[in-house]
Amino acid sequence: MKLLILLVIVVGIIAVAQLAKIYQLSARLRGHREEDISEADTRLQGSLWIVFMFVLFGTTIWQFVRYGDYLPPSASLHGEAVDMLMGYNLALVIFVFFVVNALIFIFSFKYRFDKNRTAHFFPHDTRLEVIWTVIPSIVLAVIIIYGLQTWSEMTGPASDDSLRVELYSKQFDWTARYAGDDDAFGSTNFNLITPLNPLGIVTQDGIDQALLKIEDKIAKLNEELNAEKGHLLAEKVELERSLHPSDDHGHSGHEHSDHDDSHHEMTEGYKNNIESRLTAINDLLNSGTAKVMTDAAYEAKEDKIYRLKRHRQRILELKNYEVGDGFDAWEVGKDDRIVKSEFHLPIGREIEFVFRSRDVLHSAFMPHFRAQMNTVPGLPTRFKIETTITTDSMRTILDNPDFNYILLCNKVCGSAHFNMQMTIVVETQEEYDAWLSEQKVYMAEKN
Ligand SMILES: [Cu+2]
Repeated sequence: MKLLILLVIVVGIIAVAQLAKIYQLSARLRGHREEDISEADTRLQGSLWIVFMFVLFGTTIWQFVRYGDYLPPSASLHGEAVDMLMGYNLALVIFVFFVVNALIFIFSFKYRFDKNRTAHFFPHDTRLEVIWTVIPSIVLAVIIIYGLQTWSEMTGPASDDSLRVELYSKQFDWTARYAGDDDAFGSTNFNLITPLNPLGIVTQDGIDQALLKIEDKIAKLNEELNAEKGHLLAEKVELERSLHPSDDHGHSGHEHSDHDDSHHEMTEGYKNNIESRLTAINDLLNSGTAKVMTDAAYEAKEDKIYRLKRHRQRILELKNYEVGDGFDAWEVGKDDRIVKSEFHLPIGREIEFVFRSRDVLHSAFMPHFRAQMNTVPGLPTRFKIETTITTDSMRTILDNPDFNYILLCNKVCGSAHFNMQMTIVVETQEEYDAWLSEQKVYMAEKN
């Protein structure tokens, strides 16, 4: 079927091309020059401009009617301001669109070629130049000032009683953090990130845990290196030689002199050490734990140990770092609440979002609040909004019992980008308080 349609189109195009050719030929036969255009032709072309104008305006208006109202109502004060700004800009653009296009089409029709009309030479008019420079400048200035104002309101300082929520992005999920009863966020450091401490919150426990984890890894790697078969065999030969120096030099009795012996003389303790090491090596070799490793693999493991030790050093340095006077910085983060997959916000309250990223650029997008901000590794970003409609009310408004507010990643950040989202629940302050008190306190499960 598709092939048939394609065939019809192709044949149609060929037919039109042939017709045009025949028309040209016949015109030439009648003694017409190609550039001679008849009055009827000009009139037809002129009228087509008007027809096309109505088609263009008609489809534009139809699209606005059909698709113009694609957004659900804004659920934040800031969102209403953004919608106003968008509406203002759109109204301006639509106005200019209709005026400019109407002029293009109507003038093309009205001033189509006429043998009896000569063109008026109109090289310059200062007044006209001033008008079409000044008016757009004023309009653009208003757009920019209005936009900047909305932006600075959204990113301006939050009030004292605002609720601060941290949103932490990484490939490929979001984590929300709420301050604990002390109303303060603990500081963070990426060196401390472990599965139990995904945000790297700095606490005494967090540091100890991270150090333990590193020690574990180093020990494991060392164990693997110590059981490398090639190295073990080489060491074994070395040790046996030092125990029996005579074997060292083959069958030559020559060097088996007193002088040589005194050189290799060893204390009983030293000899015992070597012997116990030899036993250990033999045990390893016989137990089957000894493995052959390529040089590259061996070096890679050594390198890894080096890096782990460097990491350990950084954490140890952190331990010596003190924040403020008489202020126990280590305890601030202890009661922070960590939330995954869904976070809640109270209605009618100013909320200040702080965004952080672990790995790459992400973008926190909350379409129903009309809010979006890049999250940048190493550079916290922020904005504030004020919620105006609870999830329940929005469900009623939209007549959709399954509706949920959502936080999305709006920056293509990797293979599972599409799945990087979090549900937002907006509810009354009481409901919110009840929910928050049930959330996991950071590292509480350890105690
Ligand atoms: Cu992302």
